[in-house]
Amino acid sequence: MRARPASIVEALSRHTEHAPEKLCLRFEGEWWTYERLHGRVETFAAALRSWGLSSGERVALFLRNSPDLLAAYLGTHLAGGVVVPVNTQYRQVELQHIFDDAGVRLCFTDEERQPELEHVRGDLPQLEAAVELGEELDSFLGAAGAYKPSPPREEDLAVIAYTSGTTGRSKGAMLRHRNLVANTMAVCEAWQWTDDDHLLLSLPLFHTHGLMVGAQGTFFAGASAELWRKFDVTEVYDALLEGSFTMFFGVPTMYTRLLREAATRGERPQALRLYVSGSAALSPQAFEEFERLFGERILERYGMTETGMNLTNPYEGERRPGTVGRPFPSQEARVVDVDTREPLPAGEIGEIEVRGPHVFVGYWNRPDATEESFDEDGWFSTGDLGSVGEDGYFTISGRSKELIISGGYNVYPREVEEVLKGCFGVAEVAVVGLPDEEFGEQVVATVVRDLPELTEEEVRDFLEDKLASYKKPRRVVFVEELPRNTMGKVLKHKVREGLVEQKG
Ligand code: MLC
Ligand code: AMP
Repeated sequence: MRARPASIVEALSRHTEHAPEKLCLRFEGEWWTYERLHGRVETFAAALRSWGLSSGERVALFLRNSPDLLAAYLGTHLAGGVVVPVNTQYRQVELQHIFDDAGVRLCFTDEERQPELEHVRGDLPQLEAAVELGEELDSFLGAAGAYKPSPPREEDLAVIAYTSGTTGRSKGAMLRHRNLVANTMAVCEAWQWTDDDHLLLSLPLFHTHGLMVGAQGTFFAGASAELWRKFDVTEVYDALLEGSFTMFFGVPTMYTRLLREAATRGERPQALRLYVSGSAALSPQAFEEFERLFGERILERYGMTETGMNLTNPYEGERRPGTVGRPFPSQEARVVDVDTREPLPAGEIGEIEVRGPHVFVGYWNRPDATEESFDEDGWFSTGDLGSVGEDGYFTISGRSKELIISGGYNVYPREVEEVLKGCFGVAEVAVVGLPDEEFGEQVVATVVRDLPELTEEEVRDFLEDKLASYKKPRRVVFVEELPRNTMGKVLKHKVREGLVEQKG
């Protein structure tokens, strides 16, 4: 038997050798066989080398979903480069920080996003080229020389994925090819993903869920996916009715919308082999309603940018609502006391720690943050709180890190607060998450003004071009003062309680 591939792009090459004509991706009516996608990947790699990219240099992908995003991803790997995926909603402050911190030399982007990037180009001396899809990309790829790429090694850095930070600025999680391969292999094994599978992939490809689970799993298994530009509930429902898919992956907001859509439709989709939910907690009510209406028990799993997938309900066996199951194959997880860091007995709530070949190597340029996140035995602190039952099923019950998850996107209050502090007339600010029917949680800002006439609209205008839209507060509430403890620290739970009372 051949050794396991050292990288995802090597897995793609092997499937291409074996079954070049097999469908890999379908996108807006176009068919991408393994051979076609692989050819495109090689062209990207050759063009990047001809342009002058050296091993280990960073290439950003600031692109909407398309096969070219995936070809650029794997092509960068084949050229020896490191990919920095960038959320398409990011605005100037986020872009400036990520591009600067990662030292991005080249970025692939599209017409819609290019202007946003142009705003900060002048402040990014390391960014030598921003290649836009279309004519610019054609001429970039057209200049490819005869470079014979060699597949990356396991130990090479593959991705720097930015995950919002507790310190206000996001941190780059460094993942090696071996982390990506180990995680993808574990996912394929646990969910029995085979080359017969056809995935409906409507998640964005700049985050772990869409890219590292949906796309990488497809390439690793030699399977196929129908890639969508974005999730649209009516179209997804119609596609599920059409019945050619075996799997669908989504965040809970997508399932909530599918349930609402089902309530207005007479027809129900046929059973798929697997529906998976993750990135945020799926409510037991949604789980049960989905089973009632769609006749299927959703498999809920738990992951993170730094680690890929950690815990999963079983493919065969009981999928228990409100839990995230057990560790994936070859991985470990435990619950420890938040203060003593000692493992806790079954049923007690503490912080979840994970260990295994899937876990990232550390934060880019941040040895301090890396050191804080790992103990000497290699356990990584996730910042999520939970417990584990006698039978090994984990339940997530909260977070020790200050994080708001809105529709599967993470928002760190500190980051929003830092930006808001720059608004003229804002003296103090505290950002919290409140329950939201649609997105699970919503971002709310409480502000103490030193300019009494400051309005909510002016605060919104100030934020307009600074932050991704999903991070912007849905409400801005002005208060006389923020509740603080004797040390002067803002008591976020009191802020939250005050807002809930006010709303009620
Ligand atoms: C969009 N909007 C949101 C939002 N998504 N607001 C709050 N939270 C969200 N998640 C806002 C937009 O900013 C815009 O506001 C308005 O809603 C309409 O935008 P849209 O683009 O039409 O929204 P829509 O397509 O409906 O987006 C909803 C969604 C999307 C659920 C499809 O949020 C989504 O794709 N979420 C998935 C995120 C994801 O992949 N997470 C995985 C992270 S990896 P305005 O004001 O501009 O009009 C991870 C690890 C793991 O967590 O375990 O997987
Ligand atoms: P990210 O940093 O975007 O990768 O988000 C990772 C975070 O999403 C985790 O630390 C959890 O807080 C959360 N998360 C992922 N999956 C689940 C889940 N199934 N249930 C609850 N929270 C989840």
